[in-house]
This record gives sequence, structure tokens and C-alpha cells, in this order.
Amino acid sequence: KKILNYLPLVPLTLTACSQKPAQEEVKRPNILFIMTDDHTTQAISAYGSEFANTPNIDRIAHEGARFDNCFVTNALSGPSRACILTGKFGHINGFTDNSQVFDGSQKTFPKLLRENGYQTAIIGKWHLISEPQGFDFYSILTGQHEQGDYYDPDFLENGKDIVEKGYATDIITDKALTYLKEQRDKNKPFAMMVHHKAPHRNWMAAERHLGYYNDVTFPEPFNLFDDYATRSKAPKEQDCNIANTLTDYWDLKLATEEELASNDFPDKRFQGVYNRMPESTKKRWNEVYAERIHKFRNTKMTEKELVREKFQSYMRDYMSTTLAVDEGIGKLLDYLEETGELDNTLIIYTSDQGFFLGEHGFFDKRFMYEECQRMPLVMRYPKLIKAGTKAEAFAMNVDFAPTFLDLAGVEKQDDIQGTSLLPIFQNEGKAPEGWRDAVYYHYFEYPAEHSVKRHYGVRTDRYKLIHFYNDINEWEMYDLENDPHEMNNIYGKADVKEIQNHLKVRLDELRVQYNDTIQ
Ligand code: SGN
Ligand code: CA
Repeated sequence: KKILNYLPLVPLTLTACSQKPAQEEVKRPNILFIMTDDHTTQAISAYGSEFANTPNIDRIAHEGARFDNCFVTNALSGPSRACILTGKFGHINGFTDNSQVFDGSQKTFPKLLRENGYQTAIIGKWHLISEPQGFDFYSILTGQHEQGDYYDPDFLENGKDIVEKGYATDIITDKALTYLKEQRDKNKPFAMMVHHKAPHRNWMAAERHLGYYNDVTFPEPFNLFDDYATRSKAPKEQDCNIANTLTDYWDLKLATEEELASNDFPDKRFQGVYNRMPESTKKRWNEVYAERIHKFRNTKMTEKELVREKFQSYMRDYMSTTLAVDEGIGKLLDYLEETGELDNTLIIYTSDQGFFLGEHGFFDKRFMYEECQRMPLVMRYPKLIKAGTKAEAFAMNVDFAPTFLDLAGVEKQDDIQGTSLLPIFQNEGKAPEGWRDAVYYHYFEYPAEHSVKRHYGVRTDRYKLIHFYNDINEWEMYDLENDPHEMNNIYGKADVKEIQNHLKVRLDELRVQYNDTIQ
């Protein structure tokens, strides 16, 4: 086993932005890989959200790079995580939907980093069901088929089942800090994955943030009442919409203290997660939700008004679960700053996919539409990344593994399908010569929760072509320049024949390139 604690020298190109002389022996960079579950760019201030309160994520972006075109290859948790670990698409790594079990014997970036002298750890959401491999330390959420609980979450920690008291986001942050302060071998660089549950459904905030957004009225997306005219059957037949899918208890929290205390309460799962909260939190919870319950039960609302009210409730809960995430990131940044390790650590913040915040009337993800195909991705590493970089080049989640390996100086792995993102930084965020001109996507989980039909597609800088298959055979095509919100399906229109043919060819090429024959 090759153990390299230090790179003798970082190549000159990698030190372009560094304050330190290039000749100095530089310690190999640490990697702090923070990821949330379902946090979308529309809910991050660095990406322009007016209502987000994410100063620490913003700091990473301002002192580093913000990627504006990072795309998930399958907008679902387990599949995205498997792509990230392996640098390979789901049809190759075998994990194409959330019902599967990850083949942990595969080569992953944590394993490779560890073999090359890194201390590796994962804390928080794992969601791949098989036991994590390649980590010196792991502590993963196990409740709800590894979705994890917001309050008093269960963990599997280096093979042992434990229950932690408190709020998941804070616990994960604290575990990460403890690992950094006390548990790691400080002679080695670390690669730590801090993977939060928040802001995943059912959006339960920390006690201190309950009600934080209750006085805010969020702007409605213009297409909250999308009628899907011109679109395929897929968006018409989904079950992930604000109007009908959100449930009164689990999602909207329309249950009083008395109802929640009753043995006859119908939603046992909601009652269960409510009962995980300590008394003080329950008290605050009931104060905060009383007003909402009163409003829903005592106001006569038209169908549309009801959707609007559900949208506001959804947004308030979703947004308030992002606050503890950002606070936790602040604590990790502070620790690294205090110990002088900040500038020698690649800090990356992302989410397993994007999310709909009412666009097309949706919540959830899965569709190859902009809001959830785009991943938030910000990175800070001043030795290589110029502060304020706006990275336009196309990135995908399969690129993360090769990026980490490249940074750590690990030999290039020929079977990895993604590409290191580091060359983008030497080109001021623009696509380097010969960089990809399109990204590929393939969603598999159907029939399943939310009824989003199977589809694959291609996205170029201007166009998107999607093929929905399985129990349908329909195409959608969008001109993102004229129609950035994907409202007007132009597939089959006479005046786009040529570009449509070109996209089909490009899609076929990508399927061949990535070796995807599933349809
Ligand atoms: C749960 C949620 C879904 C969500 C999936 C997958 N339902 O099943 O709304 O789409 O997770 O999410 S819930 O009733 O349990 O809240 S993923 O991000 O883990 O892929
Ligand atoms: Ca997710």
C-alpha cells in the first residue's frame, strides 16, 4: 500500500493563486465535502435567492467558485450518491434507483484516497444501504430506510447502532467537528464527507428556527399553476405537486397538540417523528403551527387560494431547515480557519440534486428539468481557485470523484466516466479546450413514489431533448434561451427539425460514450 503524506511540490500551475512560494513543501490538501439532501439553487443567496439566509455557503462561493452549470445525472438521492462515489453513471455502478443496495466492493474515491494516505470519514446521510467501505470513520443515518430522522436520529457508527439526542443537522455538524478535533490522525490529510439530511421532506426545522419564515410571503413562481399544455404525459401524470400530493399531516403539519397526543391519530409516521422531539421543541412546534392550523381550518379558500397557502407553508418549512445547515458550515469554516487549515482544504458544498420550489406546480425532483437537474456547487481552495470565479463549464456529479483524486495527486483511473474539474479553474471558469458540450441524464425510478416516468436526455448550452419511455414513448424538447422555464415543448415542430435531429444524434453518441443501453 502506497502511503504518501505529502506531495513534495505542487505543480506551478496549481499554485497560481497561492500566497506561498511554489518551492515550499506543501501539505497535501484536505477535502471537506459538504452535501445536503434536496437543497436547490433557488434557495441559496449566492445563486440569487432573495429569501435564503446562507451566508456561509455564500462565503465559499465568494472566496472560491460558483458553478452555474453543474448537473445531476439522475435527480435522486441514492443514485446521485453512487455516481459521486464512483465517478460512474448509475447504469454502470448498478445503483439506478432508491430501492437498490450499493455494491460496496466497487472502487470509490474514498477508497482510493485512503489507499493513498488520506484519512477518510463520512458523517450523515449515506442512503446506499450496504455498509460504507473505504472509511476510517463512518457514522451514517439509518432511520426511515436511511433517509434519517430530523430529531433523535439513529446512526450506524463504525458498525454499531446508536441513537443520538438532538437535531440531525446539529448532530452531524458536531460529529464532524469532533472528528476533526479529536478523532483523526493529524499527520495525514483528511477527506471528510459531511452529508446532511436537511432540507429533505418532511422539512422539520431546528427548534431555534421553527417559525423563522412565518411572516414571509414567498414570491410564487409564475408557473405555479402550470397546465402542462404542449408537454408530454409525464409532467401531466406525476404525483409531486403542491396542489394534490402534499399531505395535511406529514407535509403541512396541520395537526394540533391534542390530535398528535391521541392514540387514534391517523398518520402514525408523522406522530412518530413528532414524538422524537423533546418536550421543549414540541411546545415551540405547537405554538408555531397553531396559526397555520387555524388559518387552514377556518378560512374559506378557493382551490387556487388553497394551493397558494400550501405553497407558502411548504416554502416556510423547507427554507427554515436550511438555516441550521448554513450555521453548521460556518462552524466548520471557523474551525479550519482557527487551526490554519482553511486555505489548505478544498471545501465543496453541493446537494444530491436540485429541487422544485413550486415551479410547474411541483415539489420534489426526479425530472430532467432545470430546477432539479441543476446542482448547487460551490468550491473554495484559494491555491487553485480565484475568488469570485463563476464557473460556466458543464460539470456533472460523476466529475466529483475524479476532481478529488486529481487534487490529491492520485493516478487517473481510466474506468471513471467523469472528468476532473480542476482544469476549469485554470481557465477562469470557462470550458477548457475540448471540454464537453453536453450533459447526459437518465432517471429510472418508475413506477414508484411521485410517479415520474422513466426518461433520459441530453442538455446542451441552449437545448434540451428528453425521451420519456417505459409505459409511454414521448419526447420533449426545449430552447432554453427563448424558454428558460421549459414551458413550450418544441419537439416535432417543423422549424426545429434540424436541431432536433442534431440533438438526437448527440444523445445517441452520449449513450454510446457512456455505455448506456437501457431503455
Ligand atoms: C422519500 C420522500 C419522497 C422523496 C424520496 C426520495 N417521501 O420517500 O418525497 O422523493 O424520499 O428522496 S416521504 O414521505 O418519506 O417524505 S431522495 O432525496 O432520498 O431521493
Ligand atoms: Ca435528495
